Amino acid sequence: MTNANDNLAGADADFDAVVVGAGFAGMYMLYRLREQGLRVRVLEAGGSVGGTWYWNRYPGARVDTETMFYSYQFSNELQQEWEWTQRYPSQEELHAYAKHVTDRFELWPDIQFDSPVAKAIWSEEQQYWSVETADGAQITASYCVMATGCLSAVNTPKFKGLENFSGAVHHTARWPEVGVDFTGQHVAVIGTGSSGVQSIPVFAEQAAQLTVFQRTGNYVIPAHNRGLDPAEVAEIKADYPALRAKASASFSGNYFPVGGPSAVAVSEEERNREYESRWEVGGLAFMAAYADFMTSEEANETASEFIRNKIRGIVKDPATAELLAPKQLFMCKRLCVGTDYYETYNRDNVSLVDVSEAAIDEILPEGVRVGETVYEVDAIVFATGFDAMTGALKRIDIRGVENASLRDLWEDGPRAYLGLAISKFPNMFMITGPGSPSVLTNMIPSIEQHVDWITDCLADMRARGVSRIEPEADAQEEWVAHVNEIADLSMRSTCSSWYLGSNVEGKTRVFMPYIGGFPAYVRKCDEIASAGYTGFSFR
Ligand code: N01
Repeated sequence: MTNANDNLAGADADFDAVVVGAGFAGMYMLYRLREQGLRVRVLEAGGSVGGTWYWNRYPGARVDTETMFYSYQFSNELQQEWEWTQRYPSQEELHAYAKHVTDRFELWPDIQFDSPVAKAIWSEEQQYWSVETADGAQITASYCVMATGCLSAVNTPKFKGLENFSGAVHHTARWPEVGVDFTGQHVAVIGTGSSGVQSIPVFAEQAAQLTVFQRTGNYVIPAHNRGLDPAEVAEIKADYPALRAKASASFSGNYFPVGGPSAVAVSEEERNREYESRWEVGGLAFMAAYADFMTSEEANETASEFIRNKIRGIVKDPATAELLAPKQLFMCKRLCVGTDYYETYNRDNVSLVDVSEAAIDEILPEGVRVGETVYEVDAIVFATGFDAMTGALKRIDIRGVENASLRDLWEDGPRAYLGLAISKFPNMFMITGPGSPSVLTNMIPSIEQHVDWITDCLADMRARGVSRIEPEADAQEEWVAHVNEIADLSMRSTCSSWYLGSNVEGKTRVFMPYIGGFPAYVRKCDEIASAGYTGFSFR
């Protein structure tokens, strides 16, 4: 048998490709590369597959994208045979799905668990990557694919005195596998993004007292989660490829009912009817009500005020309602989807502390101090999110040609070509990297598109007998300029959010994802490939 490695760089390498991460991106990358006959090793930090859906085990964790469309479509057999039980399945169900896919495609033998990658060093002499795990073990591979996730590097703000806290400290994204029992306890939650929004109502059911520390109030649309109706599932499955194609043709890669072009071009009555019906249906489709939420402040304000009024209607204490009512533009931060989120603040055992102006001063052994007030608690939950998009990559010591350090090169924000590859880092690819639509889209179709593009590119290279690929610096700069230019056209880049890195102390503010929409991005990637991979240099 011809070794698939024949035409690859670094023929002496242990593997043709090393993939970092066994989340949904790494799993599919492994499948596609192996299908091409490549020898692949996946290095995964966690103890199982699933990435996000392995780590985010906090109570209440569930996807907020309709799962019939937030799932793999590369195998029609898989999408036909797998039975989702809920509109928004729980973390457990998503993790079970990840394990099923790993079983079904026999991926397990090529994945090495509990192996966090610490270094990835390019050898110009050997023409391969040397990838080192935290325990010092090394493997070499011609290609390195970073499937490290956009929201995987945990962000824990460095509060003064945290080390002296006498109780338990947890982060939602590193929840103990055995669970945590808060029965009878006084619990603090810091953070009210998606993770806080999902977990706060569940903690409130168990804890004796829950104190939520909110820096920014968020827009939360009700999930109206429910069991999936078999007839509805059958209908979707009967037409799955066409419906998937329809979703991929939409701006965010989601299967949302498309609304009108402008919220201000219709009467208030009509607009409120539209908002009311989307509120009743629930979920992220609220964003698609009108197309000008991110370009017209006036349009945006209509949706913002509609939701604020909903909050005022739900939350009985007017002062708490006003605190919860978001001040920033709707959709500027990632929209949240919740179950009984605002209702939870009507409970006697839940209180909300505003830390937007007077920040948390310190953590004392007995609790959290804000100004003169000490909130005594037995446990603190950090729902403080992630060092998004770049964190997982920058935490690895990645060195390219002439020992170029990715950390240093990205000091002032990420620079990558199409969010897929980086100049000075030959034979390295990223899946849903910064500069690609990634987090602004339905993640699984975005992952599949990147994996397919990388696989086709490597197959093309082998067919042409070239073994080394690297983006040209000029093409990369042009792409980065384009990503920034269109981000500036959208109001989405104007408020503090993790899209810009504002949630991480000291991080340079740059709007990291590509905001031009999934279809435009896919077209661009396809054009580049059809034209012989313009903007890349080969050897
Ligand atoms: O993290 P976040 P997340 N003092 O960054 C606050 C996806 N996701 O884990 O907004 C006080 O959104 C911070 O305040 P502020 C989804 O894409 C999906 O909740 O920076 N507070 C914010 O309130 C989501 O957007 C799902 O002012 C501090 C919170 O911590 C993304 O992951 C579920 C603070 C962090 O919110 C991240 O969500 C979960 C400080 N020093 C996550 N530092 C679903 O599919 C930070 N905060 C449903």
